Amino acid sequence: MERTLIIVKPDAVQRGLTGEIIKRFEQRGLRIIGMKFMQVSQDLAEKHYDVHRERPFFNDLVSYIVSSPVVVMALEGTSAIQAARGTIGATNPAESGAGTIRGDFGLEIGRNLVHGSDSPENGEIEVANFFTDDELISGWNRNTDSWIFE
Ligand code: DAT
Ligand code: MG
Repeated sequence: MERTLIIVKPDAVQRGLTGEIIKRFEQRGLRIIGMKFMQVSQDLAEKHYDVHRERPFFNDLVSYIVSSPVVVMALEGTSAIQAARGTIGATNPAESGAGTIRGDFGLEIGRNLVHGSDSPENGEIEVANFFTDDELISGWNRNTDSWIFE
């Protein structure tokens, strides 16, 4: 089982798309193991986007993610990273296919609605950055699991 950190970013929360976005991951079959509504601090934002520190858009990226509350989710599943990124779509919403979150609701790269981890290693690291152990319920099972996981 892989883990991914999903962030429903400030624009999506402000636009009332939180439920719509959660629904898409839930119906994909990914199992929720943590979820909360929170304000990201400047320190956490800089840590989360540390790999982009040298990029010209770093300051805008950090300002955007701290600009208003977000909903964060830790999701678990087989191929959770690849599956979630498929549901999210391409980084630039203008290039993202219809049927993806970014392709259905976005136009610009700096307002791309949702974050998903890009590797199993980063999924573990990012989930640990946003959730304490006692905020995660990783051992639970759904009655539908055997219809989703072979
Ligand atoms: P993703 O969010 O699809 O994983 P990423 O990790 O490459 O994309 O970049 C993180 C965020 O940074 C992305 O969601 C939007 C922003 N970003 C990436 N490339 C950019 C660019 N060329 N110009 C402006 N913002 C960019
Ligand atoms: Mg990324």
